[in-house]
Amino acid sequence: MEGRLARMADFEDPCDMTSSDLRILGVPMGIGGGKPGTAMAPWKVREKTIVERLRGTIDHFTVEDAGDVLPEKPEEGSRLERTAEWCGRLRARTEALSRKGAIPLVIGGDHTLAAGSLSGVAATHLARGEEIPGVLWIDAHVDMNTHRTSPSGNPHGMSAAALLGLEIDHLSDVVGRDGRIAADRIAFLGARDIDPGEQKHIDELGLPVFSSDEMHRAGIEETVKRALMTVSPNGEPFMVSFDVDVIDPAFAPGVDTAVPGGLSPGQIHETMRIVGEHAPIVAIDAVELNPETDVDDRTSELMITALATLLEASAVEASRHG
Ligand SMILES: [Mn+2]
Repeated sequence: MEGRLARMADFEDPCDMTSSDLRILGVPMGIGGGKPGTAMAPWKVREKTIVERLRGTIDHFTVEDAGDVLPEKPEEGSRLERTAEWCGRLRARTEALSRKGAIPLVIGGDHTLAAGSLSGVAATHLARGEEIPGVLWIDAHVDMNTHRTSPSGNPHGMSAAALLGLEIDHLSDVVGRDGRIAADRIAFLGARDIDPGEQKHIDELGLPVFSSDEMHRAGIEETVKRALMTVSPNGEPFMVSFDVDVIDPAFAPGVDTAVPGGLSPGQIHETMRIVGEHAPIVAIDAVELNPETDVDDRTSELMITALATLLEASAVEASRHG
């Protein structure tokens, strides 16, 4: 008991945290997507020893499991209200971690959670008077619907829109004015399924989309580097929101919304290496893994190894700066 209390005290006031401290938060949220199975992903990746494996790959970072973020009122209100309440609790956690200098690695859960995870880190930088970190949105989708344009009404297709300040019931309240990300510092990478309403929002805001087609055609290195020139043109710190459905469903069937034409395992690893080497990363989401539709844990395995590649490359980047 004494040991447990001591550890909790450490967690409440970890004044020794630095940007080399990675804190894993699980968010077993499935209600924002089309299939509830994504809620099982944090359990699945822990079963597959993500904490130990990331620790083993990268000695530059200290890796700790900070547990799950859960909603207070899971049964109350509309889907948007429930996901927003949950995202609000996540926002408080990532904000506290980033204020202490740690990097939150948020394992979803559906992609709605980005409205909480990234707004918390953006708010920390804004409060410090720093530039808001750019966002690399790696995803088959762009999540730029509002509740007015969404064909499905699924909140997981609205999180990027909420972060950019488009009006979405309840979800916009979580982002607030201080949690918004900058429209000139986000790039979408790997997109290949964009709804008409989303395209309209993208055109209006002038957001750069680097499709999976372009990645196949122009090559991974050229396309990823061009995307990074928007997100972090001069090596500024940035955030990565990684939806595993960017990988082709032939290799990663364990997702909520599968779209053909995605990346091969080799291509996602090359992408993660280039992204990690670019500049300091201050927040990571890894979302939309659905263990229920997975085959032989292929998708959870790819999620873990892709994160290991990203962090390994990031450690190399960090060691260059001492
Ligand atoms: Mn997606």
